[in-house]
Amino acid sequence: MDFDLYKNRFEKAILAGDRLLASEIINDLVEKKSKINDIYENVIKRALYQVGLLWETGKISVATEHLASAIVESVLNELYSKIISKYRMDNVVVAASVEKEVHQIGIKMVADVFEMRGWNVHFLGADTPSSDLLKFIETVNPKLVALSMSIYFHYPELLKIIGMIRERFPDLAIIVGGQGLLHSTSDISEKYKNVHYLPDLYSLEEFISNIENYG
Ligand code: B12
Repeated sequence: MDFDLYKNRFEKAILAGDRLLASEIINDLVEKKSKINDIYENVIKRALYQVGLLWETGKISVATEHLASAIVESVLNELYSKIISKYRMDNVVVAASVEKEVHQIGIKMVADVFEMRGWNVHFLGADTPSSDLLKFIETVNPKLVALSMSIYFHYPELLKIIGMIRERFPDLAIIVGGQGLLHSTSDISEKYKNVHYLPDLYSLEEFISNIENYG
């Protein structure tokens, strides 16, 4: 599959505000039986990273960046009915972006990977207040918590919520990811046990398979 071609067409469509075309491009890939992880990683994520570069270099406005990410969110929501697994297991996961963090597309993709595998997913989205997140975890008693952080300056919020979870649930598995962590993952896994950094959806799949097979 020529994902480059699809990525270029998708990028143009979201920058032009053409929601229908963006949706058709992704649906075309789904109909051709492309794996959702490949579509997310090679088409949608890469197109958004390119949007970020265009914004950073002043080639597009903040308004256009907002437009592009809003279309992506609508495309992801539209895909949901196609990817949801009819097979259900008891495993529960809570997925959220840390307090102050407004980026939520990456963690939505993470939530979808769990959804496709039949987990019960609680996707809380962006900027989840730490104290509310902890209360939520107490209520649903998950097997795993997934946290996302795109902006490095939100690292204190990530450490805060991990500390709060650890105090209340010493053994609960936590996975973390997002661009804000690209250069600062070693302290977390050294400081806290059972906290794992995963860079993308492929490493996530592997991690989930291990948990499902070996607990
Ligand atoms: C869309 C977007 C926005 C939207 C977000 C909309 C939304 N609903 O999410 C809006 C316009 C709100 C926004 C705001 C800002 N943004 Co912005 N944004 C982007 C953009 C273009 C795309 C983000 C995205 O969705 N990427 C695609 C997803 C799929 O990729 P991802 O998040 O990396 O996720 C993948 C992996 O990291 C991983 N992953 C992510 N989380 C997790 C969690 C777990 C548990 C696991 C296992 C894996 C995992 O899985 C995903 C699939 O591989 C990026 C450009 C870029 N390079 O991403 C900039 C970018 C992230 N933004 C940036 C900035 C600076 C900002 C602002 C500070 C700008 C400003 N001055 O206002 C604000 C943030 C304010 C705040 N309080 O947080 C910078 C961040 C630089 C940095 N790392 O510090 C970027 C990189 C742009 C740039 N080139 O400079 N942004």
